[in-house]
Amino acid sequence: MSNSLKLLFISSPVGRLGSGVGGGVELTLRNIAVEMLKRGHAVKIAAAKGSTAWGLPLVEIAGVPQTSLQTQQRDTQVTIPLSSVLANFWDYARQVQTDYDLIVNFAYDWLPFYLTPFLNCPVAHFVSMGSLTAAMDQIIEKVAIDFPGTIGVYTKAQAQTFAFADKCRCLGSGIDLSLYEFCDSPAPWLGWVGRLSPEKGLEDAVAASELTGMPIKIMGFLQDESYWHQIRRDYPDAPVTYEGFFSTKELQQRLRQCRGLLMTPRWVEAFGNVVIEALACGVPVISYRRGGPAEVIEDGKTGFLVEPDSVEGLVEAVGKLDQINRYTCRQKAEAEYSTVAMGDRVEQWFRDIFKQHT
Ligand code: HBI
Repeated sequence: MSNSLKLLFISSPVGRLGSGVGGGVELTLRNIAVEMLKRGHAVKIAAAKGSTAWGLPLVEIAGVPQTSLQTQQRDTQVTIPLSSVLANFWDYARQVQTDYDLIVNFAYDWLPFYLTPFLNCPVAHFVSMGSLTAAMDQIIEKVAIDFPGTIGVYTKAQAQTFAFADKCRCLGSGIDLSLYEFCDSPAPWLGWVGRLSPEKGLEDAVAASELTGMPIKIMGFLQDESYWHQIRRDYPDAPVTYEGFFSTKELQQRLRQCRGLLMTPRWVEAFGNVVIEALACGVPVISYRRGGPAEVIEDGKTGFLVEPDSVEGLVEAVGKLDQINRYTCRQKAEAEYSTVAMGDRVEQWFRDIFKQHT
């Protein structure tokens, strides 16, 4: 294809790709890379040493990971550790930039935004979270102004956490639906999927499980052990089990059996990929009316939206799960959240940036 693009993807520097430390952005990077390759573009992924790229073209970069920003304070200073993998990512990008038409940044970190004007190759920034710190807001806004159209986000709700919401391009998300098998006969338990970390509000899902007596299977990266042990102490009688962190294949085998998925975000979840993974399996989603999930779930049709932080609201919604037609959930995922639908949106974004730069 003559107008194919040569794309360099720079991964999140918080952990090895495939480890789950990078949360939803790992799935986003993978799905976009696979879809761009299918469309005839060239893709190379730069990620931390020891990463898996699921067989995709990978260059492994050594160095010390960045501290995860999502648990920091708003006035957190920008830090670069000794032998920083983030610094090494962008020194590599500088060295090879003439081999590419576009660099795509997936890191929610200050350095890639600051370096954008220092590079000759255009940079597309996939911003994977809402507003978290003053320093990040400032540097992202500077790039949004100096390089119009290069800031991509998942949802309007996420964009609206920034003062420059109107300068963000909403890309939604997408998953490979062929990996998710529709289930019409669920088991008698609920699911909760995500990093076990305070901003995910897991304690509310556990409280709802104790109140309804309905078991919950918890799946995801155990990011904060003390947080999890505190929940176990606070709700000793809740019928919950932590199942572990799974690959997509193993996750969907458990997720598809759930009667419903609970989403209890304390923060503005930028998108919540697990929502569309659940819908793809026919699993209705009950979520606080907050952030990305509130834009994806159709209240009463593909799940229920609940007053934020209201455990009673979660309990009431669990009692109504039988009202949802599970096949409607699958159809919604197919219509809007396939990798093809996401690929169309992202490819157009890349082309618009490339056109503007040449
Ligand atoms: N923290 N410093 C930093 N950089 C990231 O790229 C990052 C993060 N915290 C969380 C995170 N990325 C991802 O889990 C979310 O973007 C999904």
